[in-house]
Amino acid sequence: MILDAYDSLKGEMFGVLDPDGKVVNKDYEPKIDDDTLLKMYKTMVLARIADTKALQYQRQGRMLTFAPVMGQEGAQVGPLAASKQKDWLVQAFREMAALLYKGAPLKQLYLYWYGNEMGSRFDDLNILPVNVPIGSQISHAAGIAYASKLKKRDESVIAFIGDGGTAHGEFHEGLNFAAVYDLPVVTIIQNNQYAISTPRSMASKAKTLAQKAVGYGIPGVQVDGNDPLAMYAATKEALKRAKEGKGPTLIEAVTYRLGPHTTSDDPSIYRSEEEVKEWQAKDPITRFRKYLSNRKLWNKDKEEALQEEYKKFVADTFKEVEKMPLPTADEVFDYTYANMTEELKKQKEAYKKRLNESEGE
Ligand SMILES: Cc1ncc(C[n+]2csc(CCOP(=O)(O)OP(=O)(O)O)c2C)c(N)n1
Repeated sequence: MILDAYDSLKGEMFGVLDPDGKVVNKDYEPKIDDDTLLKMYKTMVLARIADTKALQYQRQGRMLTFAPVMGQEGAQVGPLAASKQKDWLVQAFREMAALLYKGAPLKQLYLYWYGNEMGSRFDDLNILPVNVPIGSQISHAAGIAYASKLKKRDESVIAFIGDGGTAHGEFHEGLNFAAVYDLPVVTIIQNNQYAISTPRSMASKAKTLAQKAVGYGIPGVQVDGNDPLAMYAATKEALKRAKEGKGPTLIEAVTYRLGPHTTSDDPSIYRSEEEVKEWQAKDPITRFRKYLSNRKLWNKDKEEALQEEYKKFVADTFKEVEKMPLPTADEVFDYTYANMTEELKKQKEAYKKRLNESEGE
């Protein structure tokens, strides 16, 4: 058991692949079928291209603020590949690769960052919308898991949070609640080393963020977040526990945000080029591509064809997004809750009034 074998209090980190894509921990190499391995890889590539293009669109004044995922793709596709479609994905705001893996159309993701509210709609995919108030999604995750347990639905929850987010109150409240009720939640901390310009060392005095699990009486493990296989294997174990009614697990994915915090940020002010280069050498996509090539599942021709296909797909998708009409007031308000709260009903009327007034100007 990975969760027993690696002691987060001692700073032991679980990994399967080295930065060259070689298996260095054979005992824990997960058995994943070829189609799933390829889906993991292709999703990471799509996320990387969509990410790079989004930064360009924003600089051209065609997109609003955007939070890039570059560097963290492995920490996201591993857990999603280990989960079932009916499991819930509770995101923060940097989970493009996770969302794409689960089947969220790129168009939706771009719509959100384009400022079109329809991008928050995921209908039957069991995905929660982008959650900007840091940490509050951990309470939502606990709530969904509580409902799943009460209704005996066999739906687990995968929740993402950043390293900075672990210093917020709702991280504690959500995890503690999930722990005492043995709820089926896997919380994944993407420790990308920074909360905007605040380094990981200012998020917590603890040696690892995974060791926070000890305080909740649940398992916690630190994983190489740039290793999609390790992330898959750790999440698989955590989900098994969840489904057996044994409660939540905390996984710290050690990774790095290669890009800016958002398009409004200039990371050169608070981190060195050398540091970025060190992490570029551990890029999850390059590493996974080498692993797939070693297994004869990937080659240069396939890579070129995929790059071409996805670049066109991303460009076509963004053109569609630019042509989409903005939603009506009803569409903005009517889908989040099955029954709208009184407060929301009031807000909707106020919003409609404002729209009518601005039309009259
Ligand atoms: C409650 C709250 N406080 C402050 C902010 C402003 N804010 C947006 S992102 C961010 C940093 C989050 O860092 P981290 O949790 O490490 O995630 P990352 O952005 O690195 O993915 C902050 C402070 C916010 N969105 N919500």
